[in-house]
Amino acid sequence: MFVEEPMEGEGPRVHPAWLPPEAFRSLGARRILLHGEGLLIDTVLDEVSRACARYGGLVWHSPSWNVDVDLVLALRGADELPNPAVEAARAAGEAALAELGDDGTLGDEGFVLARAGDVTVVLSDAPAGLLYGLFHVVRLCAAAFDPTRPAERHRPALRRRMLNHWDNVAAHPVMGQVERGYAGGSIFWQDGRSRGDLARVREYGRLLASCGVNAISVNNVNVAHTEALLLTERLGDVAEIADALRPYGIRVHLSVSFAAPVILGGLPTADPLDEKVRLWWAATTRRVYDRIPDFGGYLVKADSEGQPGPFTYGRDHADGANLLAEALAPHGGVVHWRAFVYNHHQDWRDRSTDRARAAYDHFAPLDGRFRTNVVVQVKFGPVDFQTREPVSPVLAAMPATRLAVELQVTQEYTGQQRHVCHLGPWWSEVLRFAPWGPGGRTIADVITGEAAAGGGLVAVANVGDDLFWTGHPLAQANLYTFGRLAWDPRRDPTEILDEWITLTFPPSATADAELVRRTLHEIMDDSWRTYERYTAPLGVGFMVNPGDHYGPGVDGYEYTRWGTYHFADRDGVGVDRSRASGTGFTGQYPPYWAQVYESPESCPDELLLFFHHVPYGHVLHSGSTVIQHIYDTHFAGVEEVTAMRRRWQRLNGMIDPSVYQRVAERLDEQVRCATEWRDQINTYFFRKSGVPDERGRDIY
Ligand code: GCW
Repeated sequence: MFVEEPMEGEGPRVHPAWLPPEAFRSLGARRILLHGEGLLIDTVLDEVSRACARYGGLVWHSPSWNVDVDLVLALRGADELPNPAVEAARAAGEAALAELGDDGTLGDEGFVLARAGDVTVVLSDAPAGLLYGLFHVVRLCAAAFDPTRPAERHRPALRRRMLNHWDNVAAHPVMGQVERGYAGGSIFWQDGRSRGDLARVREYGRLLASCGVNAISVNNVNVAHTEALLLTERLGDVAEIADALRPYGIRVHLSVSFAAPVILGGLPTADPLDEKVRLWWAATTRRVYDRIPDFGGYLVKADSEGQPGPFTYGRDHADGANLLAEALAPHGGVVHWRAFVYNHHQDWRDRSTDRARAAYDHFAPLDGRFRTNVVVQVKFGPVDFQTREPVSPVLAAMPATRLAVELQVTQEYTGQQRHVCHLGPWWSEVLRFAPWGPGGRTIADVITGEAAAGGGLVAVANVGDDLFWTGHPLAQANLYTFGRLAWDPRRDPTEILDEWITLTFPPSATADAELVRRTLHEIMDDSWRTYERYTAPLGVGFMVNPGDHYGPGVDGYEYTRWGTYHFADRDGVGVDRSRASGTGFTGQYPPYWAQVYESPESCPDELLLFFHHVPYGHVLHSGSTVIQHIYDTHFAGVEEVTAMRRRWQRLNGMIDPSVYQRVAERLDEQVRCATEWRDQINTYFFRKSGVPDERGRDIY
């Protein structure tokens, strides 16, 4: 049976997510020698000590005794030890590294794992590498000690693997404590102040480090007055979080208001070219670094959805971003400047304005103007984290700019952690997309790179003070998968899910491990496509209830200012974004995709209604008409969710009852909500088109 371990200190027990004690069984039964010094080495020591105390292993830290060991974790630069077995293991690690070729370096975070006779050795250049190496050993379980295991080297493909918290310090009257948060309150803030629950913050840092995340921003990109103060008066609260996360190799970033010089500094302007404004940012930033020497940098949403920005002063986004970058540069900090800029006061009657075009129109012309410590952070799609969108053309349009892709782990548009929706396959599709045409460089390549090249991967976080961290226990897998994909964007998401299953539901603690594994794969592997089937069809997007974005609201946004329309009428549906007759958005892509997307004949089915307005009788590549596709997928989607619920019932009694119960409840809601989606979408399009379902099923 699954065992929950309470965290240190008082308070309710929190689910251990993918790090239950049981996941450390194999490690904890070994004789382990750790060699090296440093804050993160102390973290490794703490991990192995706890595991060994529980499972009977032994731990030595840089000893001079001659002991027999099963596992050596050592910094490469550490002194020689008077222990032949340990030195032989280290030498074997070095030899393996040399043999692996390349330049043989491991960098700040990499590690090599090799076997030397009966000993497994993990070497790194820097302490963070040993921490990541340790969690790798945990993931491998017994396989880490397999004598035939070939040597392997791991280095993160992306330097920065970051989560953005949309947590408010003071609860927002509409958005609450966490904007688009579906897992209770914030783990950092409550009712206008810091929660001070640093045990939980540490536990969070541990979860993040174990999946590879190394940076977080701690407050919402919509910065209200209380949140703005984190930069100055309330910096101490941020410093405490940074202290709690530092032992896990996680750096803290802050969302700041572009208007800070006015609202905090009392200046008459925040004009980025004003000398006093520059000095204010320089001085303020210096104070931040005095307090938090490894502070990561600023995150900015400017001139977007009402946030202040450089437009007020007739300046552009490069002027704005460079202002903050200049202040951060002497300290090694970066500014993440979001490209999510569009007109949120559009007139629905105006067919020429296209929200999908906006990020490119604003940012592509600025390529080459950003300082090297600016990362332009681009939502993966041109509109807004939809279940299906094309990949943003901005990512192929700024070769002289460091670009990061922004994903949404919090399930704003993908079921709000009430629905199972495993997003790994979707993110992987985005990261593998080749914007210059098949076989060419991918999005992963664009954001990858050592030093100043790529800007990394960022995602909006999905945790809260909920017992299971993420509301829906299976939504933990999205957080885990994000970290693992950020470490290596080329990995297969199903394999990552398998890792998560093994850690979260350790086979040694389950009566029928294979049944658990199979059931979870059956429920989760394709759950994103299932979600897509019962919601907005063929890439058209939205059709959600305005405001909270949960559940069907086909015309909810159709006559609003937000620029998210489907244009359904009695003849057809979809948005014409072609160059020939539409908004011209297809022209923002490099030639290969500009051509593919331009015509309904070549456009992939799943994006057809994103790019084209077509009649209901239009025949898809699948052979189905658009209207019949809508009916079929919506019936299929609900059947799949019903099957998910049935499958889950097999696990009753097999896993932690509280996990079982919570998921069971949410599956009931998912069935209810999917049914509502099916019936509203099908009824809507039946009424619009008058075309009956070929198979005569119930449409109302
Ligand atoms: O998707 C939208 C959300 C807003 C969010 C915005 C953004 C933080 O509905 O709640 O604001 O995106 O990304 O800035």
